[in-house]
Amino acid sequence: RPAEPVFVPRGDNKVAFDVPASYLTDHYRSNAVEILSRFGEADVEKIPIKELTIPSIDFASQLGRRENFSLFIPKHRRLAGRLVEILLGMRTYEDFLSASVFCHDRVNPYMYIYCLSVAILHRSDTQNLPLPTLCEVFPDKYMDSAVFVQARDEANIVPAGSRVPIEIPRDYTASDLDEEHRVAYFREDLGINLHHWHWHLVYPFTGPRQVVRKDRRGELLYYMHQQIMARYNCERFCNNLSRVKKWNNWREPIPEAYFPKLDSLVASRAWPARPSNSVLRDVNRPVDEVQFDIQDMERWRDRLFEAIQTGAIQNDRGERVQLTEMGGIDVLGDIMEASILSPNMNLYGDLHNFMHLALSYIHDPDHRYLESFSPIGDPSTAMRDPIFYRLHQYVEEVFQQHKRTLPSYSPQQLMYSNVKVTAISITSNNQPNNTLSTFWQQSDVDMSRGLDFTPRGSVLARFTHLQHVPFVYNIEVDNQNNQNKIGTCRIFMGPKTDERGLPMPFRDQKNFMIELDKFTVNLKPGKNQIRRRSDESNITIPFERTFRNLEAGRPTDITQLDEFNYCGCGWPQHMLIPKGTKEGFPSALFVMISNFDDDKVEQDVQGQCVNAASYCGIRNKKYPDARPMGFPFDRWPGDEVNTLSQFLTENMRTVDVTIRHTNTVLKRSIAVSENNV
Ligand code: CUO
Repeated sequence: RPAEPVFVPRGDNKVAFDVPASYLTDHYRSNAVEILSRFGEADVEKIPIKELTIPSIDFASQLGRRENFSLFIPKHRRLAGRLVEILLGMRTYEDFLSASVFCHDRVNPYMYIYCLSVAILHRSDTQNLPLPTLCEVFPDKYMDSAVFVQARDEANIVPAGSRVPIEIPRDYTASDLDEEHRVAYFREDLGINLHHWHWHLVYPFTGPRQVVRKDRRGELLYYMHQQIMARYNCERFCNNLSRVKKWNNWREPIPEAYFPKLDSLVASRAWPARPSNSVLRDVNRPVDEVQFDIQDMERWRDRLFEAIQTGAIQNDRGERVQLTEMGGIDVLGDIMEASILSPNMNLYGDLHNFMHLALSYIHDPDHRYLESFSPIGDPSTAMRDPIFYRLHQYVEEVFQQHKRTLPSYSPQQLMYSNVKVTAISITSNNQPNNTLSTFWQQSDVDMSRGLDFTPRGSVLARFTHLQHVPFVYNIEVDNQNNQNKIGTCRIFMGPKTDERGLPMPFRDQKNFMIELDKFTVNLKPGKNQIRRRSDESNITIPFERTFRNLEAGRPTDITQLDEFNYCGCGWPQHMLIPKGTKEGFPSALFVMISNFDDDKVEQDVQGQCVNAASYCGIRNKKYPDARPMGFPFDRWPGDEVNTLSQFLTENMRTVDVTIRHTNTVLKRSIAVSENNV
């Protein structure tokens, strides 16, 4: 059975909706007595649901209840867009709740959760509602289907509270015969996939315009995915793999395979796999109303390159519009994705989305085997597949083409007059200075919302993920001005050597610099000591927020939920640092203090969740950094700059750090405490 209504809080035997009889579907109406008896015990608190005349949602039946759903499919987008519009249009919270309950048993469950989540995120009266994490609602998107059989047994035999967590095996999608499997821990990480899903929920490319239009959303599409690529490439270097090859020849066989081992509980079907050396073909699937040729994608690509090389796009009124130094990347992001903000969908098409779509149907492009799309066709699962990174490396290199047409930063743009970074280091418990340590950790997530078991109660899945020992940045800044100054401290880290072990040229290295943190600093005249903990990062969210379940418990006080939704977007803290190697992976830590006068964005962000703002922005606010995203590494460096040291001005500094990996597995309860630094 599909997921249960999302509003039912944890301990859900105790709360049930009092649904008007007219809301029950025919199927459930005939079984109403039995269903009510299941939830209708004396101590159940009933939430009354107002009976309304809901606008017709007959259109939603164009997507069957047991089918898979993907926003990359234009038909699905249209249906979802209409439903989001209806949910956003409900006048009061009570009406919205009523419509949501009405839709629950009438709409495809994947589409339902997507639309409901977008509506909750964008309605002003639901900002306080917690959004359930997708791995709780649809655990089948995140773990080996074998887990569910065990979970069912456990739930049947053992009462809630005494159930043993079911372990998700570590190497279940492939063996080491496939060298790509070495980075499966990154691709299949639950937190990373949840971050990516949440990001696309916050920045939908389709739907009502007020939902799509957000400050610099096209640029953030570029930057957030650029960082995914930088991080994945670093992870590859740590595992003796070469950098990702962009997927640019769409007619060549694709060596990377992916066998997901996921079963859709909704569709009762296995997600399709892609064997090695699959070849892309034109797609023609009347059932999904999808028909396009590889040539269509090639035409869109050529027009996009023409726009980049001439420095101007053509809008849908036939006018040429310059790609400006600051705004060009934002427009290109919307064209590339493409979002409904694309200035000319007819000319530039829908390249990135159709790359996902074409790949997701590679096993059955004309639907002769009646198969659905593979994980690359769904933002909540796409990052599991190695081809995701080849696709996004291509996207990234298109954006870099544009960045190359822009002037390099001059030393004047980079420096901060009379502000010098005089020393930087990393310290952590029991480690030599400038050494980062990683290890494996096991944590539990609750799957019970997504599984319809009786008897009910928590069913835990235990997964193994990368973790690092918490650490502190120590930064010494000399403010030689005789007055207080404000700066933005920008911390990045990147590999020192390439896949052949040779020093990394700066032109390459700058694209592998991963952002670790960004924060404002007040500088008094003279020497300043800045100390910043790794878990304060402006990129990440803590485990409890990624999963919002067991460790911290779900807040019961509605005021604590205030920031939860936007706040669910953020890189998982446990993946802040690449794995490193047993011997120690040589990296360069980089710190810059930039002039706040050139960084600041005047706005009030009180009460907003800002702690993952760098990758996720801030809800209903401007992106909180006026510089181009990725600054100072987003531009092509001047001809004379060949190394990171040559790039430095006095307000920047680097130090060599080593990332050491220990191949041990710790349980979360005995993991290094965050305060233990
Ligand atoms: Cu996030 Cu392709 O944009 O998956």
